[in-house]
Amino acid sequence: MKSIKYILYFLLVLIIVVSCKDDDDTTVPNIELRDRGEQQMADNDSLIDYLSTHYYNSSFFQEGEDYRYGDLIITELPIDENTGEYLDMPDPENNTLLIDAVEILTTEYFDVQYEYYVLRINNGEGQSPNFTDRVEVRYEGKEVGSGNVFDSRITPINLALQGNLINSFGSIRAWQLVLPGFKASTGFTLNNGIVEYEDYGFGVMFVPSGLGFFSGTDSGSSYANLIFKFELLRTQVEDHDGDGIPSYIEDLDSDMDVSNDDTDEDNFPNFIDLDDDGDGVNTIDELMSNTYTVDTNVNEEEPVLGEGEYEVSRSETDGVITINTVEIVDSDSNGVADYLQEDIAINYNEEEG
Ligand SMILES: [Ca+2]
Ligand SMILES: [Ca+2]
Ligand SMILES: [Ca+2]
Ligand SMILES: [Ca+2]
Repeated sequence: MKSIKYILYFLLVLIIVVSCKDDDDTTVPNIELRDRGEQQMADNDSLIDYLSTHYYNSSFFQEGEDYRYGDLIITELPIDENTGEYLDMPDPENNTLLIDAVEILTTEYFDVQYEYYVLRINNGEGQSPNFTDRVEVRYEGKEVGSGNVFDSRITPINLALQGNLINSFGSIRAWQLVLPGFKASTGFTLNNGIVEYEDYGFGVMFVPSGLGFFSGTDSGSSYANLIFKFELLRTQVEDHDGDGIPSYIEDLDSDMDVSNDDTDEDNFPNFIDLDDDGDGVNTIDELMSNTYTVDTNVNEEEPVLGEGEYEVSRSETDGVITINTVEIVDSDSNGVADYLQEDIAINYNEEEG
């Protein structure tokens, strides 16, 4: 276990060394770092302006149908050539102004209050992702100002909403905030070899730069407000350190930030720490393991897992599903789980001698 920490530490040092080298590279543009609060005020004004002057083809969408992101068309209101003012909508019956259709949401991020906007076409009928999970999506990302489509995935792509802080980056903050508010598909059918997902979440998010790439230029301009049309097809619970506790559960203070929860204060936050309380017994061994078999041939139903019990793996042979779970234990009933309590170090996986 310790050796894994040292490997992680080594990787971290390596990344710092590699990124320091880049500083000498004169081709890297020097981006002026702006104040987040001031930037957000300007961004929110321009987003409101955009939403007030653009409409979408609302009458195209029927309830209970699945649509692709290309079906959703956003258009700017026509402008009177003489006055330069925006005209009313050409066909109000078939369109809806975005400002009248979006949900207004708020969040605090880097001590700044942010507003962001979501157009919900289809909520979806399957599972909702947690903010640390993996998702399979189709999407298109566009900059509000330039109109530049900087990224699009018409073929489903599997993405991590949360990176591991070492060698993988998660998605932008807006995705962590918006996608958990939708549900993935209920499943898929094969139609002539083509996978067709059913009843998936479909919407559009309008994102200030502070919840996007901010000063970063990874895939677009600095300080760009972004529009993402997205289809949430599938979701998968992520356990970054593989210790049996899903990463979203390792956000102990429920602030949607897994980097600030570090029970043993060893600078490895719990979601990337195999021994969360640092008592020498790995977290996975401080959990109770259970195995369930479900024979679907005789219509057996899957167990409903209680609070504090999580699936870690499953397999299927001839219609018999084997599900392995772990369960949080609080052996001294003090409200603190064994894996988070340093003075309790019982290994439930140790062979009895
Ligand atoms: Ca947290
Ligand atoms: Ca730790
Ligand atoms: Ca952990
Ligand atoms: Ca313990």
